[in-house]
Amino acid sequence: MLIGLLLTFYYPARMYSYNPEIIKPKYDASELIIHFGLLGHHILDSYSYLREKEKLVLTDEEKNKIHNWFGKKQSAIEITSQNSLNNNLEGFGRDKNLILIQVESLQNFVINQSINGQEITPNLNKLLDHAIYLPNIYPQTIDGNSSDAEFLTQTSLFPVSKGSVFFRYPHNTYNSLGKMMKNEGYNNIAFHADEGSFWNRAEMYPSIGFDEFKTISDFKLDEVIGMGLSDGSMFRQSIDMLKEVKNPFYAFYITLTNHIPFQLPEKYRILKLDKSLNESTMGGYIQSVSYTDKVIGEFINDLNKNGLLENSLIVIYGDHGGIRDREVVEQYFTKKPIGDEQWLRDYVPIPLIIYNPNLQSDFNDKIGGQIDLMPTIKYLMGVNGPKADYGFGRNLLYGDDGHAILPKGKYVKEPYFIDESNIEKNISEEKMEQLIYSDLIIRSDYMKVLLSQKTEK
Ligand code: GP9
Ligand code: MN
Repeated sequence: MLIGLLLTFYYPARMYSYNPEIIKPKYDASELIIHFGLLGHHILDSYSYLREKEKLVLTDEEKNKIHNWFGKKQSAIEITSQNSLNNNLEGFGRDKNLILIQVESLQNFVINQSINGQEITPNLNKLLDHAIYLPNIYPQTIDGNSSDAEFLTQTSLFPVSKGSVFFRYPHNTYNSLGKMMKNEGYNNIAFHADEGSFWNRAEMYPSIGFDEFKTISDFKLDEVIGMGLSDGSMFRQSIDMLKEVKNPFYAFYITLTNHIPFQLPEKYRILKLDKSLNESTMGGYIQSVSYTDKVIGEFINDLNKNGLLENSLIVIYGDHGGIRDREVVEQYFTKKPIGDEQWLRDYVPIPLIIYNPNLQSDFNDKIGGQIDLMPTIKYLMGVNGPKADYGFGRNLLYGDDGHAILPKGKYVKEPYFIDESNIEKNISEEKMEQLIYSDLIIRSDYMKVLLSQKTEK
């Protein structure tokens, strides 16, 4: 046994002596398995787990800075709410069901776009007739891809600066949209047709207010595309599950089919594209976005048929970029060079679409980020009035100040700040503060303290 153990440790120890970076929290299991084998991965994983069990303890200075930041935020909100005319959408969704759809790799540039005379996303485009449409929302994910997007929109915190918050801090106390809706008497349910263990969702979801989580094992595997059950089948099968949930409900859907490498089988390709475009990554992307658009359209129809549309607020957004390569877009789509600024302004954003058949069409070009979804939705659902939460986002439907911070991560090499007139690459310390505080809050589980103080007051 001793020899066995020594042999088990030998390989990772040798790798560590070559490169101490390997033990930094990555939590990209497949990468670690490729480099260190199954056993090596488990050893590194156990090491990181034990190391991170010891929580960070904040200094008094750090605590004060965090409290001051939120204090300033609350005062700013109070001033804005006194100075603005009350937006008549406040509480529009009160008592309605809330349905959030996080669409894999959905970028904004395909919305309202046609190719060879065919609309790429005809169903989403049609929804815009009765939707608040924000085309300038920035993905702010770091290392955790889809799961970071979920974290941003559900908690209004930035994900941790290294690794995946879903893996590293799944059992922390969080202030989340799900928990708020629960307090309002909503019943929450999440749907994602992948393994529950992927991105550690099954562990994390209860901490953000989803006790019920339908994963691939809850669905009949009647149509598999790419990484798992097709979006079409997930949406179709979910209707019966949704009908079982008591109203009002908050349903959170995470789609999967429009995932890199976008190799959608021919029979699902709806658009007629030139052969070379169809065979390229860009063509694959357009086809698979179009597929997801189609099944979202069918889902909306199904909700309608089942009497669930009129009484639901539907929020659709992208999790992060799909086509990250500018050359691919230039070669197959724009057929001309895209400048740096144009790339950031027109191709990086994701759409945010807030739909209900009784909403009037409202195009809102304000710049924002995924971090702003929770306060915006909270406002529309009439939860908690204008009181600020311990989150770093703001209500996008109030005030004029549009901006977003893009943290450094898998999709962004250096962090930057963007507003209507500027794109700052070396962002000031003051603007970086919120990233630092968010990271400190998560690593020390400080939300638990913040929330308990709030209740005491
Ligand atoms: C799988 C899905 C994958 O469950 O989250 O998306 P990714 O994180 O690779 O973008
Ligand atoms: Mn994703």
